Amino acid sequence: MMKEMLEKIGKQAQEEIAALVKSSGDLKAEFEQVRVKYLGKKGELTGVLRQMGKLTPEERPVIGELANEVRADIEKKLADAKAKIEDLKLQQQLKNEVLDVTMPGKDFSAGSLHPLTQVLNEVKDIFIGLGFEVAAGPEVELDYYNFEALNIPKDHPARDTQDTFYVSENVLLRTQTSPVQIRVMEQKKPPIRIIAPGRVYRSDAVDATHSPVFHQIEGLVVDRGVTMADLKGTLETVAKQLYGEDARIRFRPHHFPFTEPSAEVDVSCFACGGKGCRLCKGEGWIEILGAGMVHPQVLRNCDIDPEEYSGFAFGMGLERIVMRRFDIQDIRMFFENDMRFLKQF
Ligand code: 2U9
Repeated sequence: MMKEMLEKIGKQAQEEIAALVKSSGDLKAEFEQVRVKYLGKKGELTGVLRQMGKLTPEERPVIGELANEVRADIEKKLADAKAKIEDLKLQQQLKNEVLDVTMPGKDFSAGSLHPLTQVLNEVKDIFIGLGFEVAAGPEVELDYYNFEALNIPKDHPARDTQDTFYVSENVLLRTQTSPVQIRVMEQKKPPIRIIAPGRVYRSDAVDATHSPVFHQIEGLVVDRGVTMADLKGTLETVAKQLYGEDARIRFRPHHFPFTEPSAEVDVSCFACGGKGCRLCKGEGWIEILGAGMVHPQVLRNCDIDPEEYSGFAFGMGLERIVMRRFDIQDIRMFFENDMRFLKQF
């Protein structure tokens, strides 16, 4: 009788443990339940052992030994099952974490500077190499610094709201970076050698070559004995560093209110060397900037005596230069943030 009960318990426990091994999860709680169910204080095996007193002295040792075997067997089955589960978990982990060192490295796409920034940095480096400093100033400017101080009279067409964004009667978005140069001339005495790069604003309709926001790089040199030859020499050096050693420049007479004499400056076409092509529209020359000797009134406006000092200035449109260099047809490409465009630089 007792013998059958013990064997049944041993078999039942074995089945329950085998069933657990098949199921998923970490099973710690389930294994503990099985241990308590059979081996705990109120467990089935413990229950049977309590009735040992009813046995005859001959049966007691036999049943006792059998009971111990059943207990040992259940404990062994539980230990083996736990070990098996642990091993399965480890195998699974090893499979998941396998690292194939022969796999290629993860690619990361490096960023790149915007084409305008690239060329601006290049131009800045050239001028810094010539001993210029880089000056900055406010984009929201006073009418005085953007027009009046530059010898642009009140009725000059450039002041027209067709071209200029006015914030109020005397406050506007600067239409060129010249106001920065005025501010520098007010703050420091010659010698002055600066470039003023930055955003400028014009109230233009957007099209392939016009944008209300674009970038200019202006330059200014004021010292004793500055001549047109200094201007030509400086611009020729810059043109050769920008467009190659055999680039040539030519001055065409022009007028600006803030420079006298004034000139529009072309560089020999870097695509065809001057023979004439699509890029230079058959001219062989490409206009890159405007320049001139600083008008004496502009110097006077900044308390600089034109009898003692003279200077030259120039201004170039950055987008225009970049579009020529990379043969970009539409200025809007610069600010539409199309990665297909930006990724090419
Ligand atoms: C001061 C005195 C003179 C700056 C100059 C130009 C000629 C010029 C245009 C080029 C293309 C503007 O971006 S653009 O449309 N600029 O042609 N700019 S001389 O002359 C100055 C500047 C500051 C105090």
